[in-house]
Order: sequence, then structure tokens, then C-alpha cells
Amino acid sequence: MKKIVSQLAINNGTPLFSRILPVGQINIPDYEKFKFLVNDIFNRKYYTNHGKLTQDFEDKISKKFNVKNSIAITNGTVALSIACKALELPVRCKVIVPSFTFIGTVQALTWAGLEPVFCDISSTTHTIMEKNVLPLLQKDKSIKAILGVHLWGNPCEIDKLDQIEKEYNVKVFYDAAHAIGCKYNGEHIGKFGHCAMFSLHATKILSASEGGLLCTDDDELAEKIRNIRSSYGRKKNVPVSIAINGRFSELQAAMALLSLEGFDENVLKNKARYFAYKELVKDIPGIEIINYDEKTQGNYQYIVFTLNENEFGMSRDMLVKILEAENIHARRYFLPSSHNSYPYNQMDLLKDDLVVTEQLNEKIFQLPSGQLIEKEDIEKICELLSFIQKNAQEICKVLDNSIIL
Ligand code: T4K
Repeated sequence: MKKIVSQLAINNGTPLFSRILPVGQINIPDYEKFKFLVNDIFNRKYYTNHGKLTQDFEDKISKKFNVKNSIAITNGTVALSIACKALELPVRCKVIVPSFTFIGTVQALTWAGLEPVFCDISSTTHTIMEKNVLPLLQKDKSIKAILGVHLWGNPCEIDKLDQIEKEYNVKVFYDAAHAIGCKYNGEHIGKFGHCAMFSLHATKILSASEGGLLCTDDDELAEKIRNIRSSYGRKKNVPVSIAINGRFSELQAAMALLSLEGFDENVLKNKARYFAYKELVKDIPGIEIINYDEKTQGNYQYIVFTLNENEFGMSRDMLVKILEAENIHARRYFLPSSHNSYPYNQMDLLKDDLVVTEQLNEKIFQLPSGQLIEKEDIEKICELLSFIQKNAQEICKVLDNSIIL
């Protein structure tokens, strides 16, 4: 461990870790098990087009999470674009979406020819609330849908948004990219809204390496989604205005099935990591971990912090740079937020005040989590954080801020 400031890697010291510690689950399955499934694929010579493994995966998801329809799709962004089309919203209508999300959420709207209306979020859960959407709906009657994001697995105010759907005649659906396994009122989060999208990217707890999933209890909508995905895997032929190749390959399904086998165990490991961080940072001034509600949180895949610059003694950006040099790849999701990203920053779009979004952009960061991170790594990271905080003044003096930021 570092004893003096000159030992920091940013000052040309040896990095604390010899390998890079990522923010990402990277739950890659046992290779022998994967080989077994791949042999099966090669023996059957059936590689895609809603094959046996994809069907098996969809069935297992529906059963495990008690949702009527689970539809596996190429990736999360394409899945969301398909959802936008399947909902048959009026052409080029406006859709409320939080600016504080992965840019893919908003890009999916754009691909579907819809116009984003950016709204702010709760400062504690980082999800949209009734109070964020109501003023926008009252201001503009051409808003026809709300795309909520269950960020970090935290549910939006689902009951209130359901009520708003009825009162304002808008369609509510969800980006649940982070929320597989999470619950709301005791039910899996995939049951709420018209549909919910889950990402199966390699950095997610349930991984197909690339992949997405749309869950819905609405059979009619599910059929439209299946028909847009492609003709393979549909149960009946229903008319859709547009289709795309959103198919899930058998290799993706093999990865996803094995990932699903390890899901419950990986949740427990993530939970242990989250609580280890929580305990170890609790006495470091200026660093706060976001709280998860045990009743709703179902995967603990993101470990999210905010930094109070004055209490910690340096800026979030400087801290992230210092950690990066030590091979701790802290992230600043989602900087820049969507409203500050091209092309949205060039467009004259209706938006909320985005006060919380702007504040989070200044102070949020995520620390390494997932399969590649052991308890000892977390102890070393937190010890380093404490060292940096105690020596913040000296570090800031030594480093030429203009060079490192
Ligand atoms: N909505 C929300 C709220 C989302 O967060 C996302 C995706 C989506 C929608 C869209 O879903 P997808 O279309 O992606 O299914 C990552 C992921 O690529 C992205 O899926 C995710 N959200 C976003 C929050 O994070 P990056 O650019 O940070 O990933 P990357 O490649 O830098 O990986 C993170 C760390 O993991 C790095 O340190 C490297 C390491 N890594 C990564 C990969 C892919 C590995 O060690 N192995 C790997 O295979 O976006």
C-alpha cells in the first residue's frame, strides 16, 4: 500500500494493481460447459433463427421471473428500438426520457423516429418520478409516451407512472437494462409498463456477451415484437409497419443459458461486494455510496458513489484519474448526459430543468465490481481512497491540475 504521495502511480509509482479492474460484471461461464453447448450447436448445424437454445433461454427467463413473454434480441439498444416500433406510437411524437442514462436509451428513440423530451430524476434513486414528468405533460400535449429507466436496478415510481398513463393517455415502458432480477411490489420488474428491456451485454450480470431481452405480460404486444424481430420465433403472423433482423444467435443463447445458471450465486457475490464497499468507505469524508432498497434491489451489479469535493479535498475527475493510473478503472456514468451529447445538444428540444442530472454529472462515479473483483481488491481500493483523502491537499499541490484534468 502507498505510504507517501510520491508512490502514487500518477507520480510514476508502481500501480497498485498489475491488472485492470473494470466496472463490469464479466460473468463469463465455464469454458468446458460452453464447449459442450457449442458442440451441440455444431452437431445440429443450427446456428441462429430462433433455435433450440434461444427458445430454451426465453422459456427459462419467463419461468424464473414469472413474466408471460420473454423475447431475446441481438442487443439492448436494438431491443428498445423494436419496443418503440411495436408500441405503435404516433409518427415523430414526443417521448419523455431521463437525460441521465446511457446514450443508447435515447438513440433507440431516435432510431424509431421519436423525439426525446429530457426530464430530471430523483437525487436518491436516480430514476424518474411523478414530479419530474407532470410539468412536462402539462406543458406539451404532443407527448405520447414515457420511457423510464430503472437505473442501477432502482425502480422508477411505477405505480404513479401507471396512474399518469391513464390520466394523460400516454404509454409507459421501461429501459430495465440494469435491472434483471429486481423487484417492485414483490413482482419481477419485467412485468410493469407495456414492456421492459434488459441488456445482456458482457458487462451485465446476465450476459450473452451481447444481447437484449424484452419482457411483457401483454401477449398482443409480444407478438408484434416477435414479428418485428424477424419471422423466426413468431407465434403468429401479425402485421407490423417495419421489421429488422434483431435475432439472437445460438451462440448468444449458449452464453446466456450458462450465465442464467450462475445468476443467483452471482447476485449474492455482488451483494457481498456492495456491502464490503459500504462498510469500508463509511468513514472516508466526502464519499457516499448510494443506498439500495433490499426489497427492490435484485442484482447489486453497480457500485455507485458520489463525491463531495469540499469534504474529500479534491474533485471527482482528479480522483478518477488517480485511480485509473493505479489500474482501477472507475467510471463516470453518464457523462456527458444525453442532453449534453451530440446531436441532442444541437437540437431545440423540450426539457426539464435537469438540476439533479447536472449535479450528478459533477459528482458521481462507479467503482469496480463483478466477477473479476475479490474482497481483497475492495479492501485495497478503499485503503487507497482513504490515503488519497488524507493526503488530498499534498496530492493536489504536487500534481499540475492543468495537465492531469
Ligand atoms: N440502457 C442503459 C441504461 C444501459 O446502461 C445500456 C448499456 C443500454 C440501455 C444499452 O444496452 P446494450 O445495447 O449495450 O445491450 C458499457 C456497456 O457497453 C453498455 O452495455 C452499458 N449500458 C454501459 C453502461 O456500459 P462501456 O463503454 O462503459 O463498456 P466498456 O467496453 O468500456 O466496458 C467496461 C469495462 O469492462 C472496461 O473496463 C473493459 C471491461 N470489459 C468490457 C468488455 C466488453 C471486459 O473486461 N470484457 C469485455 O468483454 O459501456
